[in-house]
Amino acid sequence: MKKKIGLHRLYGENPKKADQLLWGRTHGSSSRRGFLKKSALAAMSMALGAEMVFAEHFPEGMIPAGLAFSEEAFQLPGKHPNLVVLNDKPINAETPPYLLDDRQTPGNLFFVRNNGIPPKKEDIDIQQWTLTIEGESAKVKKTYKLADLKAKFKNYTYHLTLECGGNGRKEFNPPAKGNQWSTGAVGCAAFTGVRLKDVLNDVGIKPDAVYIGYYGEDTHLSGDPQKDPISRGVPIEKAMEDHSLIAWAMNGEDLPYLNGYPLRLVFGGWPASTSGKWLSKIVIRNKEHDGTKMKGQAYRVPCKPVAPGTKVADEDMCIIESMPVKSLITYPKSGATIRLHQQLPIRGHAWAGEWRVDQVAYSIDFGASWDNGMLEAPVNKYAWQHFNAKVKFPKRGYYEVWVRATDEKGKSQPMLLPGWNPKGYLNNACHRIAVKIIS
Ligand SMILES: Nc1nc2c(c(=O)[nH]1)N[C@H]1C(S)=C(S)[C@@H](COP(=O)(O)O)O[C@H]1N2
Ligand SMILES: [Mo]
Repeated sequence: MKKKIGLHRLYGENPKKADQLLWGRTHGSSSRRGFLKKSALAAMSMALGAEMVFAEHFPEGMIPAGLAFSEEAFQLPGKHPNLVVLNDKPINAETPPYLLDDRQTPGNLFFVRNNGIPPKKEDIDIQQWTLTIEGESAKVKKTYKLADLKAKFKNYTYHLTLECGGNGRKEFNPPAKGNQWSTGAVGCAAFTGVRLKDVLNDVGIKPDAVYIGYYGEDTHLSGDPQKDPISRGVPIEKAMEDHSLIAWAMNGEDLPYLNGYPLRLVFGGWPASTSGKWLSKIVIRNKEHDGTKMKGQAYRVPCKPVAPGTKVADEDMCIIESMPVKSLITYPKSGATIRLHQQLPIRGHAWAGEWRVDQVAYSIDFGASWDNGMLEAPVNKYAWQHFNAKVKFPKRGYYEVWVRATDEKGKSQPMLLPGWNPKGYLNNACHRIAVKIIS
């Protein structure tokens, strides 16, 4: 079922677009035909494992033979080839569960959710990058260079879980439009940056401030410079929390290009749509921010539960705040085969938005009985929590391992599906894997 776009299909469908996507290679005017920008050349050399010596003669739209005859799937810049690409305009890619096994999700495995077109990598000049803070509830307007932000304010590193509000959308019935995320629009990495509140306080917040909104340097799919692909935000209370960061690093390295390089917001535990990428402006608002995808039905769920398929009026839709309790089995890969009398080690992560996870239980009899797994404390607030267990099976045959987390407020994951909602958000149903026991 997994849809991977192979190199051949990608080039077959649109060789120019393939060049652009893979190498960031833009096709120049006819006089500059075949010209490869330095950054594109570097990307290509990296993929090939050596410098492409006569690159200036390499035809446009052709697949290098060093890649053409391999089984390598279409690879996004800076990303693992086994990410599942759901869409390429805009780029959306999720991580299969077995690749989320690390406690700290590596940059090349971190999912990508774009609403528009990222700024061209070669156009990003880290020396010139600025962040402006303004808005009707800002005492003054201030612009900081990236280097000033780093030097002027204390730096913090937190492990923060980012999950797209639409993660799990695929399972809803009737189906909801949008990216058909399965389980992989989530990750937890160590983000380094400055506290948003330190910067807001430096600018000065008027007493009537209620919300902040972000703007990034990505562009609208239509190409219309007047339109923003997305401009969301959070209430001022959330903005002022210690863990709300303006971050430039992930796991001690520059942010990956597709995850907002060189600067982004990170609000752990809230829908990741609040964590603005390619961040260039923050507005302090005296009312709920009204940027693109704040109003209507975007990133909102019915304020009161509705029957599947119900049409809900905009005024009855409420903004999603904390994400719900959830867990993921990251080892073994679904379909594992083991011998009878062997114990199967299982492991994964659990998270619960603003709250702590209290318990992770597993079942091998489709939920008839449950045993508790070992659950670790979070590294810090908003970090996912690692769990593991050793599972025994009574006889040969097909089993499923189901895992269910419960948060500190006593809320557990639903077995099948949570409440249906028009846009297919907040699916926190239990994750399950298939296991075969042989003799
Ligand atoms: N500038 C900008 N910020 C953005 C987006 C975007 O399209 N543009 N997408 C948002 C959404 S919907 C999600 S889920 C997260 C995804 O973050 P990631 O791509 O780093 O995983 O970024 C958010 N921030
Ligand atoms: Mo999202």
